[in-house]
Amino acid sequence: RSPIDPETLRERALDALTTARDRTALLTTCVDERDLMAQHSPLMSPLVWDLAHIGNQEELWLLRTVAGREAIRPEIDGIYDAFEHPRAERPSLPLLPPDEARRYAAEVRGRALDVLESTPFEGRRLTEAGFAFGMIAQHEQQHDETMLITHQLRTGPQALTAPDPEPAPPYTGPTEVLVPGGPFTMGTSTEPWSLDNERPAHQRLVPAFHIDALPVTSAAYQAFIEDGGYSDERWWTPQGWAHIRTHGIEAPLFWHREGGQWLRRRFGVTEVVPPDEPVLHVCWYEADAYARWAGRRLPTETEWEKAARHDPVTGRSRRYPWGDADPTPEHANLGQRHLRPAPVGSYPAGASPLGVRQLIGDVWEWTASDFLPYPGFTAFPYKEYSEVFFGPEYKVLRGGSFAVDPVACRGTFRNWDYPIRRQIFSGFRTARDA
Ligand code: AVJ
Ligand code: FE
Repeated sequence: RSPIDPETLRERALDALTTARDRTALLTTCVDERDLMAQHSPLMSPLVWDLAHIGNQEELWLLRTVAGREAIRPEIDGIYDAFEHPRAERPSLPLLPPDEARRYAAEVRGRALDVLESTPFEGRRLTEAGFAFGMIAQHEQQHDETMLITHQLRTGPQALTAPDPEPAPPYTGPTEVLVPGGPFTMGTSTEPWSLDNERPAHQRLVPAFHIDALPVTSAAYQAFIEDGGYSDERWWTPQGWAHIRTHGIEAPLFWHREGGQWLRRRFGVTEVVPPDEPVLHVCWYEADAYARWAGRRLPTETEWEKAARHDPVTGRSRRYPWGDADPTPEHANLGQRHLRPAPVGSYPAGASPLGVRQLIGDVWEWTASDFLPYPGFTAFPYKEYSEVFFGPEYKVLRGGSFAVDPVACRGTFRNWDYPIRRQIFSGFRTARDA
């Protein structure tokens, strides 16, 4: 039984759904119809696919499964099933045109809000603590991040704007911190809206290690480039080396060299690479090679989570580095409030008990680990969210980026992708054995 009263849960669910839909609306009205239908990269769906897919998932899980309603448009289920059609194929499907996709998503939402009014938040795990509503809000926000990636890949004039983060206050702390060895509780069995792969809570014994207090910056990454990092096989795994050679990769995605300096394109604007920002748009192979060049390594997923959640005073695992309180703008750069990571040293209020900064928000952080189930994992509510991806092909990313909404980000949240992917908002920090 949930300790939170049903009215508070209803409010939270309504708020999370509304925030997600406002973001979706912004991302799908700031470009014209042709742009919405176009495929900006074979890695991505047309934006109009994401839009109707968001509505379709909501129809499947809230209307049909939770409320037992009749299907509104069963004939489109196949088109918006991510497993039936890979992204590259989606532009050739008979997609709902933008107006129809918008109307469909709005119609589903109207009915979902009716369901929200009448759902008792107890009884079944899908409705307990409003889980299905939290799951759907997180799903929409994940697609809002996906759509922002599409916007970044899109060429043409700027369509989105947001204020830049404040300059960072001077950082005077150590470059790395020692996380003491010993047991630590990883994952969660109590976070109400946690997804299946974050569960259950379990003990892990972690030997002492050092971890960077800050994410690796663009300036530090440039030093790796200038030192010939991309042409020195020693730093790369065999697969990583083959990959960068085959594809002629010599710098992070969206970077190019001009007049002796590194420039980058960001949402339609070209700028000099900001030296003190966390490096962004690197693949796992690049993160791993940089770490080896620096005489270090990527943290494992367990180390990352211990650095982010372990309170050495109480021995307890926190929800976030700063404690159990939900994120505010003082804690972290989340929610597409800014369209870039904040300079390193920002958000002192978001530091972990040991002083590790910016673990949440700014950039997704590659870890050394494959995406695997925790002991006692059970797929919920469907195998296609996590289970079908478990295995050595995917590496885990942690912490969320500036593009992630707080509803889809916490100390236990797990993301995963192929080690070659770098259109995502990915960076990293490094670690070493103690
Ligand atoms: C967790 C980001 C890897 O986008 O493939 C969206 C999230 N799952 N719809 C993805 C997701 C189903 C997922 N990631
Ligand atoms: Fe999806």
